[in-house]
Amino acid sequence: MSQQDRQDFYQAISQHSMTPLWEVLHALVPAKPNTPCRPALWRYSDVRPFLMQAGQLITAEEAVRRVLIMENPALRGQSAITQSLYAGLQLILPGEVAPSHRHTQSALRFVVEGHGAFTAVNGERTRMQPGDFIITPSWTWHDHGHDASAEAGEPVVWLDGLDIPMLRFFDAGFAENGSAASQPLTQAEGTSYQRFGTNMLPVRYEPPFGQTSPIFSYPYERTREALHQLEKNAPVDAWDGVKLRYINPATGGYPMPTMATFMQRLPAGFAGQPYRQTDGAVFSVVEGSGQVSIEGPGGISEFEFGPRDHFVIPSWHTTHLQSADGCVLFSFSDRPVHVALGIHKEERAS
Ligand code: GTQ
Repeated sequence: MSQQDRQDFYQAISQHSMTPLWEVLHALVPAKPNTPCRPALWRYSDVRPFLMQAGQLITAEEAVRRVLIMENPALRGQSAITQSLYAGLQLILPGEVAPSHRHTQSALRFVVEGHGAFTAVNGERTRMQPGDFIITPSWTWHDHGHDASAEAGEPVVWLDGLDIPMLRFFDAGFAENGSAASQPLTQAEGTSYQRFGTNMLPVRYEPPFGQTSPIFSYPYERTREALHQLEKNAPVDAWDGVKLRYINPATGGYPMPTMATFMQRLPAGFAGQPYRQTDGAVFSVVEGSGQVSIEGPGGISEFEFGPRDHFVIPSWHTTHLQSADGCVLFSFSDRPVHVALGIHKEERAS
């Protein structure tokens, strides 16, 4: 058989929408993850002026969601920061409303700057303060707003993390617009936190949102205090510093079925050991500064980061975190899906 015979054969079967496995087997079943994603950093000082310009170009109402999407440089045009995750920075200005809608995609909000904004989920409003982690469960009505009166004049920016690419992969996305811009409020602010957020649950607890946490907001104040106390009083992990994961208090599991969220403190002088994991992760720098080195098939990327910067660590890229002065980092990934499928892998080297 000549090469030409093979090419003719491939041509012939191609007419029947078939192709030979042996030409693609290595790529289909790689020896190790071989993501097309690249490490990337979005410096807030670069990004913020564009966000504010977007604020002049279009209202939140017209845009529905006024967001600048952070696209992985290797996945341009796909609205994806990793193959499975979407990330964007959303701006809301005093007096604005981002109208009510719902979709099967789950969303997380991580507040980056400003005071005075709120998000309403399922009839309950939640204030957004810098560092708060807020959940929009799949298929719940949600709108965002900003009380100009509450806090004069500050723009509010938050990180949106959604499982948009994952739902697109499964062709399982549905969405609906609300009938009014702001949904009717049926519960006092703080009700879900009081019911579910104090290490207690209602006696006859029924999960309101399936596997998703019944808490809408995890305030930064408490997380920050816990991390600082742990840094002083408990051993610091050589890879992660002091790192906690957010939970669904009713299950101890991840707060959303598709996304895990974490907050970590790197103590001053921290020089982390290298690790890699299959879940690509998106980071939002909350306080302080540091460096991250990320090594993959494309080489080594080294980023210096400061408050409100964002960066992405793709799957199976060897990562070192360092901080001379100490810092606090929020992150999210698709780990719950890896765990559910039994394919999560992590390697911690020394
Ligand atoms: O706030 O509902 O960044 O539906 C992308 C899609 C935010 C939202 C995004 C959305 C939203």
